[in-house]
Parts: sequence; C-alpha cells; structure tokens
Amino acid sequence: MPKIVFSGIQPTGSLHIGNYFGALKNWLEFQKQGDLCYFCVVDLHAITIDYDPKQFQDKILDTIATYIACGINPEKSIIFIQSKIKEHSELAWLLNSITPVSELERMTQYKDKKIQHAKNINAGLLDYPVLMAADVLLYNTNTIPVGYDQKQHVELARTIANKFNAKFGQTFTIPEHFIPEVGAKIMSLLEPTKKMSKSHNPKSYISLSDSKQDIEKKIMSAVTDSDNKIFFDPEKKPAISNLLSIYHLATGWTLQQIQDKYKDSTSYAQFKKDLANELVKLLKPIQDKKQELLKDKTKLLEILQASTNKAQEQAKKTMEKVKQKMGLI
Ligand code: AQP
Repeated sequence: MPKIVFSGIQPTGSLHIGNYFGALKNWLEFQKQGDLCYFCVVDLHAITIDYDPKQFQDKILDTIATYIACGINPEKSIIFIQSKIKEHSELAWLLNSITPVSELERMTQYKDKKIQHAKNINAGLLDYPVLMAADVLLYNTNTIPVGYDQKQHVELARTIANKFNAKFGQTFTIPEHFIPEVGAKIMSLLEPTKKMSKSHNPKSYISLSDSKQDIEKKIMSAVTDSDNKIFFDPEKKPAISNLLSIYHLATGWTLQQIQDKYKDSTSYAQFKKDLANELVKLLKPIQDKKQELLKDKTKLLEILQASTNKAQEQAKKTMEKVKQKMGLI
C-alpha cells in the first residue's frame, strides 16, 4: 500500500544541511517509492516568531525553489503553501478545543523558543503543535518524515487525533513519524551539543545557498576538540562525530570507511578540507537549479497550482467530515 506522507519546512530563512539531511533527502525516497506525498511550505508556522513581512514572500518562494531544486517533483508530489488552504487554520481552531494547554506547555520546542524569543512569546508559539496536527490530519497522513526535534510534536498530533476519534467517532488516521537513522539531528558547527538551526548564528550552519568560500570558512572554523583523532563517538567527541555524520551523508561513504581514510591524520585540517569539498560538490547543482527557478517567480507559483488544487480538494473533504462529527452546521 502506498503511504500518505506529509511534511513541511518553515520559510524562516535559507534552508540548511540539517533540513536537507533530516527532512528533504528522506522526502525524495518517499517520492521515489510512489507514495502520495504532500510537501508543504509552512508559512503560518513561520509567523510565530518575529519576521519581516517585506522579505517574507521571497523567503516562501526561496523555500519552494529549494524543494524543487533538491528533487521534489511537482508532477509526482503535491507541493503547496500552507496559508493558501484555509482549512489548516480552521482545523487548528477546532482541535484547540480538545487540546489541553498543559500538553502544549510541556513541549520542548516551546520551552526553547520562549527563551530564544523572550520578547515575543505569542499564543501562536504555544499553539504551534496544534496547527502541525491540523496540517497532517487534514490529509489522512500515516507517515511524517521529520528530524528528531519534531518527534514530540508528532506524538502530540497522535494524542489529539486519538482524543478526537474517541470523543466524536472514528475520523482521523493516526500518523507515525519517520526519523532517519543518521541525519535526524545535525548539530550546530559552533555548539555541537545543540541542533543546527536557521535562526541561529549563520556561522553555526551550512546553508544550502552558501558559496564555496563560505562553506570552506565555516567548516574550517567549526568547533573541534584538541586530540586530533578522527573517530565516531557522539558522547566523547560530539563535534567530530557531527562532522563525520555530515561527511557520511554527503558522500554515502560508511563511517568506518571515513575513519579508515583519516586514521593516520595528525590534525583535522585535511579531513575538514575534504568535507568542505564534498559539501560544495553536493550543493552546487542544487544552487544552480534554484537560481534558474527563481528567475521566473510567476512561473514558479504557477507550477504549484495543480498541487494546491489537489490538496484543497482533500482538505475540504476532511473538514466537511470533521464539522459534521462535531455537530457544526
Ligand atoms: N539540525 C537538524 N537536523 C536534522 N533535521 C532537522 N530539521 C531541522 N533542523 C534539523 C528538520 O527539518 C524540518 C523542517 O524544520 P523547520 O524549519 O520547519 O523547523 P525547525 O525544526 O525549527 O528548523 P530550524 O532550522 O531550527 O528552524 P528555526 O530556526 O526557524 O526554528 C523538520 O522535519 C525538522 O525536524
């Protein structure tokens, strides 16, 4: 049975290799398998932190172009912008009525974002996981490919769906997360115990749009320990282990093959140089394709129209069922 897959990325900035290895690369596998895939640009999630409305449309378009440049094919997968389908907000409101505030307050992302955005702790920041539950439940999703950071939100979406089904009768499919074995949590280049994030210091992440010079500079100055030995041990050597994982994901070499290659190294310099080169090789075709797509923004939006119609049709069907179950007219 083909799966029904839903996933999204916030247009909060240029996507980074954590988004690529943790999410996008796995989306391609589902697309290749012939699953029914919904890949959304979750702009309504992105407005829960401070943002510049003048730059927002460009960021949304940049994210769409990145999806397509990475290989998401609008003829095979459904690519759309969340705010174009009003049912996302509508269902989120209805699900709010069965979601305990205490569940939302214990979400790790909310606790982190409250500290990071201390001057703008808005209701949307707290309510983020309910909108995410609405995103996935609208499409009868059974599989949600995400990085490790989103696991807790997927669990809450399951709780909400189960609660709704118990209260109003069988309505929603209970979705499951798909978390890749490697790449689920790419760490910051500056603080290897924290996850790579696009809203942190740009030196802490490799953006998919970074130039060769930027990639080299960032990898060469990535934090490491001082023993100059290259082996995988996330506990004792979080920084080198993170770089080894990135090397593995960028090249397809096994961790053992990479460790063997550098077993006689007496410094990290050559390892870092090679890693930077591999990332440049990986990202160059994506960057070229993206630039090409962004030359004609009207056409880029037109490409999404058929996808948006398909998503709209399904969202409408689900909402009709939900409203009827809830006793709305
Ligand atoms: N460091 C990461 N390693 C692996 N996967 C990651 N993802 C994000 N960071 C990593 C996965 O990418 C998808 C989209 O994430 P998002 O942009 O919607 O939100 P996020 O998880 O909050 O990502 P950022 O970069 O940290 O964004 P900001 O800084 O704007 O909050 C998700 O599947 C996520 O798991």
